Amino acid sequence: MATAKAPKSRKVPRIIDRPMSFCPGCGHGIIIRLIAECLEELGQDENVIFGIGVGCSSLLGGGLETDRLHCSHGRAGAVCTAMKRVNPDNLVISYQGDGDAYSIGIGETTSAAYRNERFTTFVVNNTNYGMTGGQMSNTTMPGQKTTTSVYGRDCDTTGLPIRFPEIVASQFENAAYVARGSVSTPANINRTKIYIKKALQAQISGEGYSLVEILSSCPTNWGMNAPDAMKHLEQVVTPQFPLGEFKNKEGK
Ligand SMILES: Cc1ncc(C[n+]2csc(CCOP(=O)(O)OP(=O)(O)O)c2C)c(N)n1
Ligand code: SF4
Ligand SMILES: [Mg+2]
Repeated sequence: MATAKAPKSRKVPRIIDRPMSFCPGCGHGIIIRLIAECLEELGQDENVIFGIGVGCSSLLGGGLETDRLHCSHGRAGAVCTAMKRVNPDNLVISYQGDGDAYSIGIGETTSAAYRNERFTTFVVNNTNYGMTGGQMSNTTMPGQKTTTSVYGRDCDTTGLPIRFPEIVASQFENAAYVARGSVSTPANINRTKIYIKKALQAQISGEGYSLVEILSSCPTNWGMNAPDAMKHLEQVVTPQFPLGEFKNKEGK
């Protein structure tokens, strides 16, 4: 009788030194794990400083044993600009939600990207303000019901969901690396890890600003269980936000 193969064990990175307190089925934990694996594989886990946004992204601070600064809501782009300019040899990462990076912080995120600041931004796009109970953000889907769009998002009056990586890739010529990944399937998780690593390598080589948006689940505010939230992410959210690499200046 054939026996099932045990899955290959993936060593937990050293900097993940305690449990994180995300809701079951939340994508944040997967993304943080991928970032931690990349940091360790690149030998950067003792050299990194995070600028953490306000939102469920803030919970990264409770789960990773690294240097970090918890920024005011939306201001990680400005804070990371300063941290990288003052400490150019450190790897500087902003870890933010869609509300933090693209709504209240869109000015700071845009300014850092267009000035080609030499740090890396990871934006977790779960199409809502997760931490505060599911309000509409700039990436909320057309027709999506949230606590501030109770009849569904009306794009005639609130605009269409913003595709920020596409703006950076097409308009900011100096930017080094831009991509969008997702945690909806194992294949997408593995591809997202490649994007994260390339973004960090672009910073290490001094190439310029790098940005990876990662589509993520928020089962709690989407009113779904964990498997249905992943299906929704794959089947409904992803067609609105195409996955892939939009810019890779080094071409690696
Ligand atoms: C200046 C300011 N305004 C509003 C808030 C309330 N607030 C906390 S988190 C948050 C939104 C977070 O959404 P997002 O960045 O998408 O992160 P998520 O929780 O979805 O991961 C808001 C509006 C705040 N903390 N500070
Ligand atoms: S509210 Fe949403 S984003 Fe926040 S931890 Fe729960 S599932 Fe994750
Ligand atoms: Mg969000």
